[in-house]
Amino acid sequence: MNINTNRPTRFAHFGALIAIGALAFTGCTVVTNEPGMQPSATSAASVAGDSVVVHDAWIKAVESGMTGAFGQLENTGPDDVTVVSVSTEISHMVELHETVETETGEMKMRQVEGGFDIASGGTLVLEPGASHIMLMGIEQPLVAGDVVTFTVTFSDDSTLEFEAPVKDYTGANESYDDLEHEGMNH
Ligand SMILES: [Cu+2]
Repeated sequence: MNINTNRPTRFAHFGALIAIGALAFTGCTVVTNEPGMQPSATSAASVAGDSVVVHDAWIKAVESGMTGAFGQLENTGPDDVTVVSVSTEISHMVELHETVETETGEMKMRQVEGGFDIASGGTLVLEPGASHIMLMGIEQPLVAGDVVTFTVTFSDDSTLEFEAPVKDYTGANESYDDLEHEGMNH
């Protein structure tokens, strides 16, 4: 389900093995690493795109206009990470939204400042009525059964791709389409 596009550690490791092999052919006396010693590249800082696992992703079916994408992003890595943007082919206007209650009790959604932080070991829950990935300017109908590919970009510039099936959503206590964008009221 989750296609991870970040493989820097594996490539770095491969490179180190080639380098050691090349030195062995020169005939010089080379002090090699002891067996079991790790090439230094593997001890580099964790990569956010390699640390995060997406669970139960889905996107709400819509004819056109706005919709939301949801799911859980689990940070399995040792470091805190920040989601700074999400992109997808089906929308050129994708925003990271949170939902807040105003003084009058009205629920409004707005762009989250600085992106979504996910602590090490923590899970970011994206669901209707709460934080979500907001897609605007949808031109083709999204029908249940379609699958949409998303790319998440983190603050360390690493990325993570995931797929989300389209689902019909008719939550009884959720008037998602009625939520106003705070930015539009100012
Ligand atoms: Cu929104």
